[in-house]
Amino acid sequence: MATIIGDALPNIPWQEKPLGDHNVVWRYSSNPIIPRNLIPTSNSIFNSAVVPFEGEFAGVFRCDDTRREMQLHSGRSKDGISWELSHERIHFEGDDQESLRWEYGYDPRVCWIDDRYYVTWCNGYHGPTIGVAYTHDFKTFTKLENSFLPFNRNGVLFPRKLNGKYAMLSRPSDNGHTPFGDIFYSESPDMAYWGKHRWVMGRKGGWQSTKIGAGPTPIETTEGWLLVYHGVLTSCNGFVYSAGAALLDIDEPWKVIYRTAPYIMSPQALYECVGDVPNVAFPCAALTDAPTGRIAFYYGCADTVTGLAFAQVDELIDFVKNNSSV
Ligand code: BMA
Repeated sequence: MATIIGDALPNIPWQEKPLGDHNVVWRYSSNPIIPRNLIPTSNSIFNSAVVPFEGEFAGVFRCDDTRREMQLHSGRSKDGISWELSHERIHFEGDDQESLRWEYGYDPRVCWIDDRYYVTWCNGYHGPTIGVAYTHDFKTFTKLENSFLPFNRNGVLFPRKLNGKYAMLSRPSDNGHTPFGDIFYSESPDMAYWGKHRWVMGRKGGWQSTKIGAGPTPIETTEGWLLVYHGVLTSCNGFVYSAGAALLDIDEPWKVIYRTAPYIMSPQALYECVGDVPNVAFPCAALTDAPTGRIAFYYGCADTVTGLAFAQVDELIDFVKNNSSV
């Protein structure tokens, strides 16, 4: 049976799949868990990342403010469901004033590697690129160099070094609402200089025919890296953001072993179909409990609120294998 290689998280948020539900991913019944106006200045809170922290949970959240500026806020939760967010945006610290210049930040991911939490996000630096920072306590965040030149989005770190190097997926793009986009892999010896760029996978038919981008931190399993990613379809009414899954080779993750032809989740609940940007389900984080194989996904809904969804690793991996088209 396919299992997660990782730690136990006995307090992972969880709800059993409703009887008669045939989907491989199911939604939390009290979605959305984070309303758009959780803090006084937020227009919307979505596409956000959470991790286990000191026996509870912490995260970095995309809060577009009521000026409609895209900001990052830290947050804490006892149960992973009910969240308190800092009212003040994160002010990154560091030595390099040029790198610290703040334009905007959005779609954060958080990843524990070795001894600290790394945050990657879409960072404004003469166009979108991948910002990188680290924190030990979700109070102080130290900014490192942007990893790539503009334009790039969806920078997602692997949770351990591979062959002695930090490893990241990203999605080169343009300066606007990019109508294309494939996932690439890059390595770094020091989290500053990135190279050995490898193409991982591109667009395909249907729900992923316009562009794709990595979602949560890849999950290490006995069958390879389980990557959940978003895919975009261009309809006559605009973009539709769904999610799919792939299994990547454990040592050479640019090699795709399986990849779902159908989506595993698409915007169908009302709060995913109605909001500032309709028809968006955008996963950015996953909590896992290795002993039970439980996965809890955090995903942005209609660029407005944050939802929670669940999967069981063996069932999800079976689905990926049995519905694959690489
Ligand atoms: C993408 C990003 C995401 C957003 C999506 C849908 O380009 O901006 O943050 O959820 O568009 O608007």
